[in-house]
Amino acid sequence: MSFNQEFDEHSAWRQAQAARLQGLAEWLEARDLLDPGARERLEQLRHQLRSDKVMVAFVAEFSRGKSELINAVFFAGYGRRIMPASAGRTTMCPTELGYDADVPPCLRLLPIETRLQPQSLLEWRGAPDQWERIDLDVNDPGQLARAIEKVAEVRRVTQDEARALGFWHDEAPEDNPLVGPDGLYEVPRWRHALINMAHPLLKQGLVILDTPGLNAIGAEPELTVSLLPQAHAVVFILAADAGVSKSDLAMWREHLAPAAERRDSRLVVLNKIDTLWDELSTPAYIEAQIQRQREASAQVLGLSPAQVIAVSAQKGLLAKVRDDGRLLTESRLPDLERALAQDVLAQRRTILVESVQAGLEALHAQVEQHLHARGRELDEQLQELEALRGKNSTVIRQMRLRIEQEQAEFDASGARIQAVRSVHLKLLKEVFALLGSTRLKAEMAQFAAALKQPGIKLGIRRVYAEAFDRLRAGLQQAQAQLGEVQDMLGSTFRELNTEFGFTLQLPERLDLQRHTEALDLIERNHLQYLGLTNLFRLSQPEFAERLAKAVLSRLKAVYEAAADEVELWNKSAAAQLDGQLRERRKTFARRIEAVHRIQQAAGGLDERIAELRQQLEQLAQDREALERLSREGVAVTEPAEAPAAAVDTRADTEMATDGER
Ligand SMILES: Nc1nc2c(ncn2[C@@H]2O[C@H](COP(=O)(O)OP(=O)(O)OP(=O)(O)O)[C@@H](O)[C@H]2O)c(=O)[nH]1
Ligand SMILES: [Mg+2]
Repeated sequence: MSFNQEFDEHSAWRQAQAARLQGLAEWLEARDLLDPGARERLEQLRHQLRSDKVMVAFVAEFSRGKSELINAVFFAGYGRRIMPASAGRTTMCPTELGYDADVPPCLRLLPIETRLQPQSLLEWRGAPDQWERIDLDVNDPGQLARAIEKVAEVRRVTQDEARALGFWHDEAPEDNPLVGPDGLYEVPRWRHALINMAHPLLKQGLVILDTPGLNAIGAEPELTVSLLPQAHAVVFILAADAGVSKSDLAMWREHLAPAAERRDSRLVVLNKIDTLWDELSTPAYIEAQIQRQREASAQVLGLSPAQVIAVSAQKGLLAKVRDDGRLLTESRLPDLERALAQDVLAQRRTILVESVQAGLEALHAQVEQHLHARGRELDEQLQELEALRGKNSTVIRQMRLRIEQEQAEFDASGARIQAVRSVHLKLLKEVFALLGSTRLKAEMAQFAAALKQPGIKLGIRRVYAEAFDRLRAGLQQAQAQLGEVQDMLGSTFRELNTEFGFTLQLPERLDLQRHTEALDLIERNHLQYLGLTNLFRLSQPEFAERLAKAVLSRLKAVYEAAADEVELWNKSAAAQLDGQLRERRKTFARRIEAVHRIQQAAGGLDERIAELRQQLEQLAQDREALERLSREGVAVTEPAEAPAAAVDTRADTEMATDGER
């Protein structure tokens, strides 16, 4: 299957999963089981499935064929080149292709001069009026291609301007732009380009990032330390006729090599194999040459030859446009598409399956708890009424009095529960403050100031270590505080369980370790980036500012995720307490009503007992159904290349899977 087909399948699967969760939500709602905790959890899972993005980034030295490869893999359907690809430097600014239904199809370009201001790219994204906008007509490939040519635009500036914009460094003269006959220097006209179009793959959540060659991307820290580390796959491209040059290697080291601990994938492509096609040589000789180039490249990059995929982007594009099956095979483009589909999509699915499964398990436990409590209430009522059989009116009246007294005692405890609640909320607020943006910003302001000290280059590791140690300490403090909240609620739950026969149970304890690890990764990414070739840039204050902003924007995502987790945990715990209190109140009302009816017409007892039995029966059925429904949520239709986790999932969901086929 091609990448495109595989991607279609992946989104169909996501949609089916989201629809299942919707069904589960409705089922719960109909049974009055969709408490705020359950609702939030289902909402989060559905959001995750719906909005899941898959970002594939193309990184390489200039003219290796990044843009051509993007044309060949994704846009051949337009029957022509969409991304500009030509000899020499072509793509001058990072170009992101994606789809946002809220914005009309357009190309947005952020002027390079914005580099003189401190805002991060993320902040500029939120300021649409600062971008130049060109509407795109996806039904007119010619217009599309002409508009997108803008990403190749340049400006001519003086040396001082070039320096201010981050394109001139006395420390790295070999990377500086060449002076033109007019004494001016050529720099990119745009800083970043966003293409929003309703292409089928983009609509389903694919995001493609095309980048300019070395130096151009080094100057934009956010790209290296935020965007690329978040890509699900990075495709690194070499040219078969040139092999691995010094700058290829620099690029590899800076952007691709430090990825061992991550779950994403790196693909290495040896492009332009058609330059080795030679009418005077035998096919066997050509094949041997391609193999030799693969082996040589693999060796320099420290990979096995099998990890280097040889293709011809140009011939692949041509073959697709002309519908020439033989040329397509010769271009070997399908090899790359298979690798992309397997590596990227299978991995993405594994992650989604794991997360939906974990979410559903937690949900199941939570709702099951609720049903269990409901069952106990019904059982007790049943016993109570059974005991009334054949009893005279005095006994019945006494029973009623006893229930009313119990009810009064229970109501009186409401104030105590409220008090516990408010202490709990106060503690929780402190946790949220520790994870909140105000605190984070304050920490980062201190960090930004440290970065701007003159001569910081030597002490850079220490500055990062200090800032990140403070952040880690903050997370640890949040964890400790959270532990207190959990302990407190735990003991309250135990007390209530003893006193009122509740079955309250705390949701599984939260561990913020994952977020601490995310901090470690960000720190490593940054030090890696600075350690290699970009340290000299720190002498420019705007750069230090941008670097600090880049850290902040990634940290924000980590802190928001942590706060969301705490929020969900809290909602689940609170919903349980609320649910059981509510259930109990209802039970009192029902018990009193039942006894009242029996008092009135001495004959209602059997009917009420039968009714309770039936409710219990229904409850047992619901519990079974719930078990099935929450398992089905991940019993997936088989992906083409079943990832390991999906196989595990199916092992204990045989019934559901069978039922589906
Ligand atoms: N012969 C041959 N030429 C190719 C192939 N792929 C790309 N090219 C050519 O190589 C040149 C550079 O290709 P681009 O796609 O612009 O390269 P890029 O990596 O995007 O370069 P920048 O945008 O400058 O960073 C263009 O003239 C392409 O036509 C290929 O497979 N075979
Ligand atoms: Mg390009």
